[in-house]
This record gives sequence, structure tokens and C-alpha cells, in this order.
Amino acid sequence: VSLQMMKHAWDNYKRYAWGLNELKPISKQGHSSNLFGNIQGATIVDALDTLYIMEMKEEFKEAKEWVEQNLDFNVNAEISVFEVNIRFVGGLLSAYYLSGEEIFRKKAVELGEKLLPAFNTPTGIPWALLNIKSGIGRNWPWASGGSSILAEFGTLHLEFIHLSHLSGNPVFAEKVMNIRKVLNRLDKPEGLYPNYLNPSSGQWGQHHVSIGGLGDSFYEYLLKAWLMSGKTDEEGRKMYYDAVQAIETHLIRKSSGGLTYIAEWKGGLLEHKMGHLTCFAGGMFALGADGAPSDKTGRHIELGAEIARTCHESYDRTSLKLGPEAFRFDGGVEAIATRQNEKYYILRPEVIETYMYMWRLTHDPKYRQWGWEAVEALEKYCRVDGGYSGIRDVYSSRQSHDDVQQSFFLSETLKYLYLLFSEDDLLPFEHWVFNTEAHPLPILDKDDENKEETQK
Ligand code: DMJ
Repeated sequence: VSLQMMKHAWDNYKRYAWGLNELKPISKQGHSSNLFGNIQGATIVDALDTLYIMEMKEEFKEAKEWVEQNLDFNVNAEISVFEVNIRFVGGLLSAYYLSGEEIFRKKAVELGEKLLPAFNTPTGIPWALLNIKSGIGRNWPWASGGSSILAEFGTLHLEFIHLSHLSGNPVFAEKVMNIRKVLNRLDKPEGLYPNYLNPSSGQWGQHHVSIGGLGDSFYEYLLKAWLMSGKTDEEGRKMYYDAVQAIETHLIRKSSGGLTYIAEWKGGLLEHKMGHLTCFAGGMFALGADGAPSDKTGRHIELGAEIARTCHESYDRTSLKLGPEAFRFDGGVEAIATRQNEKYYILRPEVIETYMYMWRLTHDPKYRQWGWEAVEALEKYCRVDGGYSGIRDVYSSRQSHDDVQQSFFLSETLKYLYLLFSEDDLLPFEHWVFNTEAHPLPILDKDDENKEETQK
């Protein structure tokens, strides 16, 4: 089924928005997000590996030809360093590792080089935004006193390690290792990492902590950096398990109805709200269970299962059986959105991602069943003639489409669904880690390095 879904999403993108960043499936035209400046083709680059994995050979070939002929980084564009890294660099790296086609390696390294000026700050903590022509960077105007964002500068590590590996140029790895150094020098309130860090002073901004938006993939990349290093990156490992310990103590709570959730922390006060984005953490805890301090392994798997259940409840308690952007555990509600502006669903993957990890790690059939419920809801409410659309209010049965087919729907949501219903030996966890946009990157173990050394 996910293959048919991918075909529908791709064919319509190709028909109505080819070469543009994303598709507007209702108005049947291109959608351009300012996150990518005027770099074009986000959906193509994000979808390359999904096409490859699903063996959509013709489509992969057209996508590759588009990359060869049209993907151009010599543009005057202000881009989000994080978004371009996870979607474009990540997408190109995976396409290279899966297909072995040199063009993807070349483009990935070329783009990586364009991103380097973002690190020209007093601390080396990169800017959020960068003009890739002038090399001038700045931060989001809304971010606490000119801060950079934890989930943004903390989500470069996997791709940059691979860029150094593939280019032979250590500069990429040096940039991300320096980020860790800065973080390790700082005091962390209650062992937690605030979402904001000022790249000039090297001091935290507001003490807000989140495992959802603004924080999320920083934690994911600590764990995955360790896994991707063939479990040699002890620093990444320690930072991850220490952080999870602090999260468990200060952020994880159980509702009176017995649902485990991860709250947000604002200067010591809890906001009992969990974002859809936070739902990825179920899969992360389960993936990290194996390496946890020995008395903690069971607890990490259990946390993964509990978060998966809570996030499933957030879907099940809506009219459309698709989850809201954020749900709350206060004012008498549990796992329900109470604010109008938190009721939307934009084709996000995190809940299905967690089902996929839980399925692979436990083989409990309920995760496939929950994934199937999501497929049915997507087909019923998000599929339209011109592709797939997000929904403005998952509690209302009146149709209200947002008219955007997000590129991560093709790279993540559909890929994780496909993996959920495939055998475990398709992209096995022993050999691959997924970047935060679901782009698989191979584990670089010590043996590989040795082999390459002797080949040289
Ligand atoms: C994706 O771009 C990535 O998964 C990112 O980590 C968070 N936001 C979207 C999907 O929701």
C-alpha cells in the first residue's frame, strides 16, 4: 500500500510541481517554503532514497537526471542550515550510499561546503540562517536574544561526519565536534539542555527545554552518533544517556489515566503539553535501550512502548484518527488538543516512526495494527486527486485541507510505513542509522576504516 501511496504522491508532484520544492495538491501547483531559499527540488532530493528502496526504478532515474541537470547551489538564497542539511545533504548522502552513483556524493559535498560559513561565529555554534552566496549568517529574529536553536545546530552531526568521510576533508567533522565541546563546557540546569544558545556569548538563552520542537533531534543525534560510529563514540553515548536520565527525572510524567508523556520545561515549571514532534522519542528510547546502563535497558524499552501508546491515544481520540500538532494533559483532558491552533496534522511522520522502531525491536503486532489505522486515515482524509494534503482540524469531520504535500511525507512518513510492513533485513539496524529526515546512513565501524586504510 505505501508503494501505491508513494506513486500517487510522486506522480502528482511530477505532474504539477516538477522541479519546485513541494506540491500544493488541491490547487495543483508548486509550493515554495522559504526554508530552502531558492534552492529548488526539495521533494525530489528528499524522495530519492524512498524511490530507491521501493524499487521505483523509472522514477529514481528521472529524479537522478533532474539532480544532474538542475540541482544548483550557486544561487543567491538565504536558507535554513538545519533544513537544508537534513533534507538535501541527508537525502543526497543516502542516495549515494544506496545507489553508488557519484553525482550524489559530489552534490552532497558541494552543498556541505556551501554551509561552512554558517560556523563563522565567535563560538563556532552555527547560525540558523545563511545566505549561501554571500556567506552571511544570522539567527531567527524570534529566538531568545539572538540565540541559535539546539535542535538545529545539534542536528548536523551525522551528515557532517559522513561528509568528512566521503570527501577526505576533516573540516566538517571538526565543526560538529566543536559544537559538542562548547556544550560540554556549559553548566546544564538540572542536567537539561536549554533550547537556546547564543553563538556569540556561548551562554544559554531562555531556560526552555523540550524533547519536541526546538530540542528533539539534538537528543536523537547523540544516540545515533554513537551507533553510527560503530559504538566507539563514547562521548556521544555518555551525553545521550545522561540527558535521558535528566529527562526522565524532570520531564516525564504519568497522567491520572495512566498515560506516560513528556512535558515541556520552562525555567523549572512544567507545561503539561506534548507535541506530535515529541512522539519520535518513543522510537529513540527503544533504539537506545540496548546500550543503556545495564539496569536501565528494560526501562528504556518500556518508556518507548509507553510513549508509543500515548501517541496512539492522541490519534485515537480525534474524529479523523490522525493526531494533532500538540496535545495536553491538564484542565481535565488527556492526550487531546485544546487550542484551535494545535489541532492540525501536516502529514508528520513521528508517530509512525515510533511504531516502526517498536515493531522492529519487539515484534508486538499491535504496532503494525496501529500503523494500518494510520494508513486508513491518511487514505480517507489526506488523499486528494492531486496528491496528499495536511488537515487543519483533526477533531472536525468537516473537510479542511491545508493544501501542502510536505516533502517529509515522501521521505519519512511513507518510508517508515513501508519499513513497518517489510522484513527486518531491509535496511537492518545493524548497518544503518536514519537521519532525522529518515535518510539512512551506513554505520562506519572501525573495521571499515581499517579496510579503507589498507586499500589506500
Ligand atoms: C522533519 O523535517 C524532520 O523529521 C524533523 O526532525 C522534524 N520535522 C519534520 C517532520 O515532522
